[in-house]
Amino acid sequence: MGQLKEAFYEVASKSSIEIKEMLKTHGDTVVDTVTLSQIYQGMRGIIGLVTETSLLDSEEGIRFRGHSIPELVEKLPHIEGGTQPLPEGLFHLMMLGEVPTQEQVEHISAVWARRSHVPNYVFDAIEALPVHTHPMTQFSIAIMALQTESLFAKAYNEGISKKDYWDPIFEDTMNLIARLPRIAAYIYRRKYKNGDHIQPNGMLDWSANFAHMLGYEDEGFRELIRLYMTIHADHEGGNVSAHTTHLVGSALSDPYLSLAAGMNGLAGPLHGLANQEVIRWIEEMNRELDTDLPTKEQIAAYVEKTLKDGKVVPGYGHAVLRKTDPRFEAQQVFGKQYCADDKLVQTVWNIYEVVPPILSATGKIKNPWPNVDAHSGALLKHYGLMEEDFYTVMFGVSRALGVLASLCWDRVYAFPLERPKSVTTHQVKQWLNKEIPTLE
Ligand code: HAX
Repeated sequence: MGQLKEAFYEVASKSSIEIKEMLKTHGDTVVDTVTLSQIYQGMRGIIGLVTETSLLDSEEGIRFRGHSIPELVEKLPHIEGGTQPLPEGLFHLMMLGEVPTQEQVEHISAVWARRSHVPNYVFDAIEALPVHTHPMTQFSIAIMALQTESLFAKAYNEGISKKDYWDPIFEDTMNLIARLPRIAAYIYRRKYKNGDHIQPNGMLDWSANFAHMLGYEDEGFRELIRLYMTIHADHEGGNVSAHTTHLVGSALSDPYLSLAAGMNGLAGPLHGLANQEVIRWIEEMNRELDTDLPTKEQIAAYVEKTLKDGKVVPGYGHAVLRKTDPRFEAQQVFGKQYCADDKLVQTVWNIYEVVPPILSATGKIKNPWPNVDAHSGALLKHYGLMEEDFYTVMFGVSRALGVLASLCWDRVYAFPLERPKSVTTHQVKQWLNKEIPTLE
């Protein structure tokens, strides 16, 4: 693993020195102002974090180290004869800022395959849970069970110097990413396939091996998983899963503790669980209408009913984006290539035509366009992965790439404990009435 690790430390420590220099000169430069609305309403738009791995533009969507999703699909290495990017390549890009060669990507695949062994007590911990436990809960508990393996926790107990923290954090990152597909597949086969588990195939790339352990050998499905694992990996630092992982990591909780915390955030319906909710919403609509291909008029009426019932239309809206999510578009491109005649996929596209004007007409929804979760479930269903409760676990396996890469950067940067200031409404009122001079 020397190659990536040494190159990462060189790049990250160079950047760390530049930041120290920058802060010496500009540390007191004022960046922005904060309004009361921002304090009360989810801190939207407040710049308070540095995340190197990706950057989200509200109009353009996500860029990973400057590369848009269509660019990644084209530039990142593929398997021989394939068209979809290998997520190993994205991980390299997030760690080093450079598009890797085929050989570098194959090296990461081989390292992750070598490190993928999961101790039996992790499976025992999963087995101790009732089978009906939500897969995301099982996933989070399994990551926690695996925490005994943390090299960072061990090194900290043994008195590691601050300047060396990044090293065991890097090792934990590589070990965790290597093992997550095995854990996720175990949960899937336990819950939905009567515990008929499939052993890993170390000759396959990370995504194809994941597909294999889930029980899907179709090359189209493997390509889908490569794309899925790439586009879900990162969405800059402020989203709930990334921010939580970063925040918990700032207490020097090890990568296992930090990632499990991030996964608990991803499990919320306004975040990653939306991929499950989208499919449930469509299937409920189809059941009510007794059809598998509702007309646009029927969809429009169902959207109106959803809003009237005080519910959100899952898969639509975003806290930052103000246009169609390029991750949705990338999946649409894939769908057109591989499964354009699938009725559920067509329904997703019909919903895309119907929903934005209705949401816009409410006058209060800032982004009426679809996000990543509006599309993903329909593609998975096309290949026979029918169990939508599992979809957020797949998202979680991918998201680990970005949030753990960022955790490595955090530790080279020696970011301190994160601790923003909160206020009370009583204090705010006093300040507005000029009874106190500031909110500090
Ligand atoms: N359907 C109905 N109402 C919606 C809506 C939607 N899809 N999106 C936003 N709204 C509502 C909000 O609930 C809010 O209503 P109230 O004023 O009554 O509270 C109002 O519109 C303003 O919200 P906003 O400022 O436009 O959106 P937020 O930044 O507050 O929220 C959300 C962003 C993603 C949480 C929101 O759009 C939503 O709930 N969408 C549906 C769930 C979803 O798809 N989540 C996945 C997001 C992407 C992601 O993280 N994936 O993992």
